[in-house]
Amino acid sequence: MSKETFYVTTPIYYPSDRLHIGHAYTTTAADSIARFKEMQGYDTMFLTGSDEHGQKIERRAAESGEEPQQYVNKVVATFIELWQKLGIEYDQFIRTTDENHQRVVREIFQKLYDKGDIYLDKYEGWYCTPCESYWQERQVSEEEVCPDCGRPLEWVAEESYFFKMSKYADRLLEHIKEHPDFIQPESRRNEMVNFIESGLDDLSVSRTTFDWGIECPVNEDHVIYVWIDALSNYITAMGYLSNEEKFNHYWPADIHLVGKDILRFHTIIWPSILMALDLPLPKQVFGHGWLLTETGKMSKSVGNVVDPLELIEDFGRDAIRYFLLREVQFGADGTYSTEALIQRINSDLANDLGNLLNRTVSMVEQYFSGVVPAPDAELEVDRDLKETARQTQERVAAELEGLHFTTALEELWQFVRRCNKYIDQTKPWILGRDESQQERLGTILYNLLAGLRQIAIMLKPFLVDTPKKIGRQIGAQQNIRKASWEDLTEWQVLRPSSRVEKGDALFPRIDLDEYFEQKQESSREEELEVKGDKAESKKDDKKAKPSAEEQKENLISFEDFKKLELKVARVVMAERISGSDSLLRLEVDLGQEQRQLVAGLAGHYSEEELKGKEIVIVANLEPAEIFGVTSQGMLLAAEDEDGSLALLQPENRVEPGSHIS
Ligand code: ME8
Repeated sequence: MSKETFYVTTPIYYPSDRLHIGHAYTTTAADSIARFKEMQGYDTMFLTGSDEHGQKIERRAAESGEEPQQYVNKVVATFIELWQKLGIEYDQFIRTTDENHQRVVREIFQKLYDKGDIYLDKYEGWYCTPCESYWQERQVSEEEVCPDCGRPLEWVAEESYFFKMSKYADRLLEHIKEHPDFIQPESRRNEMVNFIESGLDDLSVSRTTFDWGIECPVNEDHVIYVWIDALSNYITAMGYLSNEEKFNHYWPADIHLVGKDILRFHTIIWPSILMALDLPLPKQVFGHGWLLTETGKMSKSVGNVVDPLELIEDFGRDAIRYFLLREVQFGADGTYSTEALIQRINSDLANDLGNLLNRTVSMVEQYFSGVVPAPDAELEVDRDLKETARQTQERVAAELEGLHFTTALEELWQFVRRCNKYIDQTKPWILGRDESQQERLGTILYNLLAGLRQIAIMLKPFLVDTPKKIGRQIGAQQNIRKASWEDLTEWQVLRPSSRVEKGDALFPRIDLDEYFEQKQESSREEELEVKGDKAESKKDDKKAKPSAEEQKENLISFEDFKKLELKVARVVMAERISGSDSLLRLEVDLGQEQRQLVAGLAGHYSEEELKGKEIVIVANLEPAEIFGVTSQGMLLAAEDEDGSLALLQPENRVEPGSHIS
């Protein structure tokens, strides 16, 4: 009999930016459930990928002076690097620029068109370019900003193809009501039901205002709008209209894991498209919450984006995976902070787990010269430990089944603590002094090793390196590597007379203050390097005085000068940038808008002194990332020979935003 399948997906990510810890959150969760199902004997399929078309990407590519394909190739390579470093073992990575995907999406469009479910009309309304979302007039307030992200909307009026989504509203409602697991968690299901009940409009599915997309098969002036293109990845990757055997094997998906921001697309648009194609719907769409930082939602312009690669470098991938899965209840919003991460590493990983392993292996070395002892007669305390292990594996499995990663790990840690308590109850260090207690001591240490084997196996869905490290230290590496979930039912698996092998601490404790000091130190060094480079180039400038001829070449034309947009800005607030001695982050008022700038003013002006000052800025300078903060422009200041700074300011008070010419 062939194995039962389990097919899980993450959203496919936009290569418009580098990925942050929020993306790592979804993908780690998907990886964890896929590993668990694999251990349970399922034929698993874990799909992730990249969503490479659309106006946003076309613009980003243009900004970096590249062809869109060249641009996405470069960014997608960074995704793959991150997933490798985080130990994400996807089975397939789909790119929407893949030849097969593009061909099948065109066929899907054609099918829907031939069926009469796609028709040509005119679209007029609001459009949010960053979210790639259209909004009806009634959904938009007077500020004319995107109801989702709050950024300014653009009014678009264009010919567009529409998908008859309204036609499927009743069937969809019925499906949601008959399949309570279809939308999870439950609170989000009610939200979606209300949305459908308030009436579904037909959906604009093509665009004429940009080119970077899949060409529409029925009209070459249109490209297929991003949601048909993106959502179809879940079936094109599984062989829809290209490899029917594979498709029938894996489809429908068991779980689409998505962030709450795109739940609506997955529970309304996507099932409607599938119904129109006469295909079965995915069994479940799970909308998880946001991973926020202490300063709110991660955003490049606020400069609070947490880079997972840096965290992996500093703490190791297992600590990051543990934190992501343990800290925030899957479904709810949660907060990332480095303090909380370090706290988890120290208390759960170093203290509870690391100490258990270290104490156990050290005692086997001390009392049995590193040879695994044979277990002897059982006492009540031993039976209780085994029974707790049995219950733990059942509970962890049940929690994982419902995607409750947090409670699954909580259950597992209760068992880790139970093992530590077993040491305190049985006091092996006292038995060790008494020759006649050798057998009892051997039984206790055997049980501890067996408990550690259980822990290592139960950790396999969550962590990548730790189960192997535990396996190596307790002398059961192969056994743990191959272990399935079923193997947890056996307690007495370790071979007496095999050897333990003491290794490094699993998770060294981290001193919070020391960590932050070190971080500041390395940022300072980085800053000095930048300054050093500047000083070098200044020296070089002085060395080579330009000739009269060269000076002429340095002249710029009036046309060039006109390109500079100089404006008056008023400083609203100023603050130090952590880790830098010289930089301040300024928020400035430009009349119509507020911006943030990074300026090397610390040591010259105090934060208080700057507040309310009118300054001059270059307003159309390309934004730059400095110390993790995006600087949207540059202020002008004069610097004399001894390095004193003086800000350029208008002589009289003028309105912020005034042009300088
Ligand atoms: O939306 N916390 O791509 P995207 C938790 N291409 N999850 C977060 C997060 C955060 N702070 N930030 C992002 C798209 N995510 C589309 C998807 S699917 C057919 C097309 C996660 O690159 C979350 O899962 O903007 C969110 O839904 C996804 O990244 C969006 O990534």
